[in-house]
Amino acid sequence: MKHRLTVAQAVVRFLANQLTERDGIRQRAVAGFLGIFGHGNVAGIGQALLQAQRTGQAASGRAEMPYILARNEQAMVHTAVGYARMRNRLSAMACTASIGPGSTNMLTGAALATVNRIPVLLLPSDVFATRVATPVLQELEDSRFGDVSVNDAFRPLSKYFDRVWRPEQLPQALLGAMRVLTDPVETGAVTICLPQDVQAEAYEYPDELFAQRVWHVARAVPDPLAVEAAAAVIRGAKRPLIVAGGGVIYSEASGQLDRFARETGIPVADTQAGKGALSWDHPNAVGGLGATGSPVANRLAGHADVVLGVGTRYSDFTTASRTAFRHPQVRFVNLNVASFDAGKLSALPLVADARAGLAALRPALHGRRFTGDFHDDVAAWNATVDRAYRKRSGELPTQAEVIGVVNDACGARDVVVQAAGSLPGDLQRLWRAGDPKQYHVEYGYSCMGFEIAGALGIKLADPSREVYALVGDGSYLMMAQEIVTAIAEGVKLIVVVVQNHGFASIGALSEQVGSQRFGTSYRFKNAQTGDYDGPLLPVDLALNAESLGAAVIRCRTAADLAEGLKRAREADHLTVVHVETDPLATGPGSDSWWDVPVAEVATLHSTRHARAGYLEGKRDQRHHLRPGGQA
Ligand SMILES: Cc1ncc(C[n+]2csc(CCOP(=O)(O)OP(=O)(O)O)c2C)c(N)n1
Ligand SMILES: [Mg+2]
Repeated sequence: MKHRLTVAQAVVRFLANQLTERDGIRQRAVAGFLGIFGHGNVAGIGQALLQAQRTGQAASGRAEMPYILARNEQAMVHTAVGYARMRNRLSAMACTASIGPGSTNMLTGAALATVNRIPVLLLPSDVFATRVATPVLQELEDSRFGDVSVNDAFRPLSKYFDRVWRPEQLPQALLGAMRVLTDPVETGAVTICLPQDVQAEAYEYPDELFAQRVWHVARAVPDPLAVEAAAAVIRGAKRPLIVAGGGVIYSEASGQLDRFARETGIPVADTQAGKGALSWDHPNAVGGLGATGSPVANRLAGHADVVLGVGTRYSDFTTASRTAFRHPQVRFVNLNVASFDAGKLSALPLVADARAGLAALRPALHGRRFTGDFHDDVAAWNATVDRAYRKRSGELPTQAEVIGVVNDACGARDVVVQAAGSLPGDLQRLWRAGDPKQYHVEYGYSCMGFEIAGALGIKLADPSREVYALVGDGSYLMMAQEIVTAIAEGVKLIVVVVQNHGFASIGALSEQVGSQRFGTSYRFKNAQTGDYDGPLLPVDLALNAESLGAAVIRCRTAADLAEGLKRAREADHLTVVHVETDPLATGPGSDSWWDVPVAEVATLHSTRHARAGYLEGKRDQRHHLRPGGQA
C-alpha cells in the first residue's frame, strides 16, 4: 500500500506515530507542534496540521498532532526546550516557522537546545527548490552560492541538519532526525529545512513509513574494565567529591546517587542542571559547586584528591573557570553517557548512563567508606541561607528575600524556572530543591527571555505541578509575550517579575571588571554625563502584564509577596506577581571566581585596579592535564 501525501502531510503523520520507550515506559516522541505561520509553512505544514486535526477530531476527539500558536519563534523553541527537559528528554516538540525571519528567529533557540543537550525538532521553511520565482519574499540571495539560504545558519547549531529538496528524500531525513532526537549522547536541536514548494508536493509514500515506531532509549552500561579502573581510583582517594550534573536527572538516577552517597559517605555537590538530583537536606548534599555555588562545596572541591563527575559538562561556572580544584594531585573520574564529556579534565572516562554507571560502580568499591568533616559546615551554611531568606533590610526587599519567600511558598513538586541575570547565581546558592524536577535554571546558554516561554513548556509537560517563572525586568522586556500564548492555551503559570531597573548582574560584574556599571541601568540618559544616570524610567511592567491579559498582583514588601503568591496559587489562571527589589543588595557569596578578562591597558584607574585583581584570580587557574587513570 502506498499513500499519496504531500511532504508536509507525511511529516505530520510520521511524527504522530513515533514513540520513545525507556524502562518499559512508552510516550510520544513528538507530542505536538508549536508554530507561527507565514508564507513558507501556511500552505504546507499549516494545511497538514489542519487536516490532522480534522481527521483526528472526527476519529478520536483528539488532534492527531496538537498545535500551539506561539507569539515569537525564539520563544517557541524555548517552550519546546522546557517541555523536553521536563520530560527528561524522552518526549519533544516540533517547531514550524515561515521562511526567512520566522525561521532565523529560531537560531538562538537552536543553540540553546544544543548547548543544554535537549531535543527539539525544528522545521524552518525554506526557499523554493524549483527557484522559478527567485528571489521570493524574505529570501536572502547569495551572489556566490546558488544553493544556500539563511537556514544554513542552523548547521553549526544543530546536532542533525537536513534539507528536503525532493519528496523522496523525506524518509531518510525523518529517520535521521528521530535517531538523533532520541539518542542521549547526540541529542540537541535537530533541523529539517522544508522548501516551501516541496512542502506542498505530493508523493507516493510507502505504508511502512507511517507504521508505529518505538525508539528504545537505551541505558548504556559501562565497560567492566573501566568500572574496575574507576573504582580503584575512588577506593584510593582520601577526600573524594561527587559532582552531580544534569545527566543524573535526565537518567532518573537520583535513587542510585542517594544510595551511592550514603554507602560511601562521599559529599555531593551539584551544578545548575543537576540541582535537585539530591534533596537539599540530604546528609551528603553540600550545595552548588563553583562560581555560583556554596562556599562549603567550594572548600571541599579545593581539597578533593578525586572528583567523580556524574553527568556534568564541566562548564566554567562549575569549575570556577578551573580554579575550584586545587589539590596538586587531583584526579577526575567522569561518568557520562557522552565520551565527549567523559574525557574532560583528563579524566578517567566511564562512558555510561548515569544510573547504570552508578549501579555498576557501587559494588566495585567493596564497601569503601569515607568519613567527611563537612556536616558542621553545611549546618552553618544553612543558617546563613536562613538569615538571607529573612533579612528584612531597608525599604525594598532583597533578591535573597524574594527567593526565600518563593521557596517557602513552593510545595515539594513545584517548579522554579529561570535563566539569566543575577537570579541564577542567587538561586543556585540559596534555593532549596526538594525534588529532582523542581529546579529548572537554563544555564547552559543563560538566555534572557527563556523564563516565561520555558515555563510554558514545563507546565505543558507536567500540568500537575505549579510552575513559577522568576523573571528579571531585563528578561521580561526582552520576551514577555508568551504570557499571551499561555493565556490562550489556558495554561496557568505564576510569573514573578523582579523589578530592579536594569541589569543587577552585569552591573555588579561591570563594577568588578572596572567598568563602573557603565550602560547597565534602565534610567534616562543624562545629557550632561552621557550616561544612564538620570531618573528612573516611567516603566510599569505590572501594567504591561495586565495589558497582555494577565491577572496581576503588585507587592511592595516580602510579606506582600508571600500573600500575593498565596493568592496566585489559589487562582486557576496565569498570574503575574510584581515586586521591586534593591539592585545593590547582594546575598552571601560563593568564595569562588569566574574568568572574565579585564583590559590589559587602560586610562581608567578602576580598570587598572580590576586588572590587578584579575591577574590574582588567574594565578589559581589549572589545565588539569594529569591523566585520570594513572596512579
Ligand atoms: C539574550 C541575552 N542577551 C544578553 C545577555 C547578557 N546578560 C546576562 S544577564 C543580563 C541582564 C539581565 O537583566 P535582568 O533580567 O533585569 O536581571 P538582573 O541582572 O537585574 O537580575 C544580560 C544583559 C544574555 N544572557 N542573554
Ligand atoms: Mg533587572
